[in-house]
Amino acid sequence: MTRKTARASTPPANGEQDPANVIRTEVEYKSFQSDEVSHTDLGLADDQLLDMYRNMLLQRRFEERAAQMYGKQKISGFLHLYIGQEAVSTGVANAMKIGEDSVITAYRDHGIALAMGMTSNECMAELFGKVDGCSKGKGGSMHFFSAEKRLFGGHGIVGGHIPVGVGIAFAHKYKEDGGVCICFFGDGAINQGSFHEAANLASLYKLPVVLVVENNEYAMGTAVHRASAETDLFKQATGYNMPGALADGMDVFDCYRAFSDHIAMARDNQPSLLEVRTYRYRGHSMSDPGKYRTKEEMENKKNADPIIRLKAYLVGHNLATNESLDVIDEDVKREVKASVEFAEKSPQPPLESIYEDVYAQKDYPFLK
Ligand SMILES: Cc1ncc(C[n+]2csc(CCOP(=O)(O)OP(=O)(O)O)c2C)c(N)n1
Repeated sequence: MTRKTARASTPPANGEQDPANVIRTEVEYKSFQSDEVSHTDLGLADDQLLDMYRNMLLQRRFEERAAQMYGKQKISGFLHLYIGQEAVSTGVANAMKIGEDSVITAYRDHGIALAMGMTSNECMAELFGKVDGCSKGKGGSMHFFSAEKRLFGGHGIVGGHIPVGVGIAFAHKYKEDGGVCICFFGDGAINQGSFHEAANLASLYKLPVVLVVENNEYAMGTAVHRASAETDLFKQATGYNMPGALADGMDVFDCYRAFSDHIAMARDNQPSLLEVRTYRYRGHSMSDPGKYRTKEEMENKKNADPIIRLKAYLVGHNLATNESLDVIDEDVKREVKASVEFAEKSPQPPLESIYEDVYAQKDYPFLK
């Protein structure tokens, strides 16, 4: 939680700053440091840890294969990969109640969908634009949806979905269903007016929402320090009188811990802002050669790879061997390969279906 102490008084008449009249504000932010706790401290069972590892690997292999399929022109439109950010999606999926809590995110949405238990078949078929896809082939890469899992997209307009996420949180509170909304957006979205308007309302109405800024250091080719006057993005929480915190987005334990804390606050109708510092290894999208960063920077980041980190933990704590983890990798690769075959075989959506599933209300009167 943040704590503020402020002393206010009238400004000095002569225009000079009277030290007695200076307003001081003190704010405390939580910081979740990596390598501080073990999985047992976090209440994670050995099996759950192996499931987390498998899922992170599934996200990685799925996207590597998707990139390949994009190169073969099996996938059209945009393709934004999440590679490097898998600890964030896996952390939140294990901390939330899937199917009861809601998630909304921007266009880099494959990782969170797979972490929430959507199948590689429905996700790959969606990338291929096929009828068995999670959005019946009409959404594509940027618009993964699942009403069952309560994943409300996949949105392409930077910052545009943040008010929608706060609206979903409003619905949870209004319906008193006990759910919370976890709303993800990038560092490039935090300076959009939509974030500020939504954060203000979330705090004013005490809505059950966790605003999560996934700071992967770049918005397309623009580094955070070139776009944000304050590069500690979590400090934006102060302006809206809500708790703010920072977590290591390259460490799945850290993410899990931070999300558990913030989701618990949201369940108590305390909205908050969580910054997770992560990194994307790939370009902004498939058409980005990524010339705005150096090879050295990339190599350094790869040393902090979230999957390698978890692998080292598993082996170091005798929870797995390199060989047993290789078996998991082979299994994941098989699953992803099968999803490509599934997507290839799935038909295109019929043209007549173009007006279906546009509105939740079946008899929406303005659509004939
Ligand atoms: C309102 C709006 N302006 C510009 C764009 C073009 N655009 C697409 S992605 C992007 C960068 C966003 O970066 P960030 O929010 O940090 O997300 P990341 O790609 O890093 O996950 C921009 C400027 C857009 N889609 N919407």
